[in-house]
Amino acid sequence: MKKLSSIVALAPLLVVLLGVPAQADDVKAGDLVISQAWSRATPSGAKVAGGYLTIENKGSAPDRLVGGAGDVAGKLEVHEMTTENGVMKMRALEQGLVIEPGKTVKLAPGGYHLMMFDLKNPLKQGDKVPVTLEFEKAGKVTLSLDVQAVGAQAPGGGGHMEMMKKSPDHKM
Ligand SMILES: [Cu+2]
Repeated sequence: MKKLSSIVALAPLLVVLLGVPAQADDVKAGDLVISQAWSRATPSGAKVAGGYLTIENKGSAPDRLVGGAGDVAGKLEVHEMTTENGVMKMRALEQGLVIEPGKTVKLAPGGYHLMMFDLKNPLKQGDKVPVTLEFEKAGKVTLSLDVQAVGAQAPGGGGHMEMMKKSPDHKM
């Protein structure tokens, strides 16, 4: 019976472990709630990676994501991807990304995203990459990006590098 009791004792722990969602926990900073921060595995040798997250502004004033930093990358920028005349383009949002009160802004492949340059090492699926984002009002917020598989949740997302080469706006 000793074995059984130890299994029983472990059961709640297992439930706790298995109950942890794959997605990172929400991060609260002032009036902002940040959730589903993720990135994608990069091929070895890649020097850039995107970062994606959802930002909800529960306050009554707008805030602005102005930038950030992370040990994994030499530089982190806030980018916008748009399609103009069928050509996808990216540009850095010099003024930052405004999050209006009561609104939720999603950074996702094909739209707004974080762009990490000068990667120190490739991102591997399952990694949690810590980054610090900077908001005008909420200040600095540290969170981690859950690294998903290459090309995850993003049709054509693997073409990020290709798009960058085509984009004249991109300063590398
Ligand atoms: Cu970009």
